[in-house]
Amino acid sequence: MTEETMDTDISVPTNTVEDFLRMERMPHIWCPGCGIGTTVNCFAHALEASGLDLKKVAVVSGIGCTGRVSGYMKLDSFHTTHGRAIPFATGLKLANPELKVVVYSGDGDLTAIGGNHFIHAARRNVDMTVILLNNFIYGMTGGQVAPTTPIGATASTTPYGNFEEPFNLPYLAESCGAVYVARWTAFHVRHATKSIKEALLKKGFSFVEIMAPCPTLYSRRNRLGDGLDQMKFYRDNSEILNGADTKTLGLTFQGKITVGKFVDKDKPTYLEAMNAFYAQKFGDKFSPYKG
Ligand SMILES: Cc1ncc(C[n+]2csc(CCOP(=O)(O)OP(=O)(O)O)c2C)c(N)n1
Ligand code: SF4
Repeated sequence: MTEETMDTDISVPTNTVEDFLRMERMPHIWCPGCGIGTTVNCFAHALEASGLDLKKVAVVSGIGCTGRVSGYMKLDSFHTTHGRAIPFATGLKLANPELKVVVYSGDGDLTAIGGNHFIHAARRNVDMTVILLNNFIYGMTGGQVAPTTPIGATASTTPYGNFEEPFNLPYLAESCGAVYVARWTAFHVRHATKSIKEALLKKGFSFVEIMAPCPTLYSRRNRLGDGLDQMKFYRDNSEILNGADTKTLGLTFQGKITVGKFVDKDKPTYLEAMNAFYAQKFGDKFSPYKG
């Protein structure tokens, strides 16, 4: 075998996802078995399937292990301060309504310190897609309890178990006004990809929760095995129930998980509502805001 043919023989097929990543930033920081990378794979495939012009897509993250996503995507991106991804994203969308703005962040970032922004962006139906990675704790800072930690699960700040009621995120999103709501796990890669694609193409506040293993902190502390064990748990304990009433979707510690698409409806976005309201009030004197 010549040196030339040897080179061709060992060539590795390129993963199409690489086109969506800043490969010069690899290797990434995520631990072996972490579910975040799997969800990024879904996101990249959803972007590809959506047919969106990638020059008009921006991704915004807060701080956390999941927050690193914005730094790895080969898109216009903002890695903002902890909890503030949604206000940054809202500003971006209002300044340039042509953009498809995606917020990609952790459960702590979006529903603890950032919870206020989450509920108001949903209430206003700001046109953005929020992808929330739920690993049930604060990963980056050492596994503290989060508003999503199930009752009974231990975290570094609840060594004897959490006793606070966690958020039911799909219910929270729907009751605040989200027009698209879905939940999947990192095991459901095809479903999650399809939902992200639908969410990207939806006008208004769309929300996709993806449950994913954090083997280093959540699983280890709770003796749930490694990332693969958690994926098997998702496989064996999830039920797909599209259209389920979001009130029924609360999660318990290692209990049954309902996944699916729960909400898909239409209503005027923040900008549409604003323009319609002032057009009616001021008639010809008003010219619609276009950014
Ligand atoms: C204002 C502020 N408070 C606290 C922190 C510390 N901090 C960084 S990431 C993080 C939690 C991240 O948890 P989550 O959003 O669930 O993401 P994960 O790391 O689990 O993906 C915290 C509390 C910070 N960076 N800034
Ligand atoms: S600490 Fe947990 S969430 Fe963070 S990269 Fe490691 S496994 Fe993933």
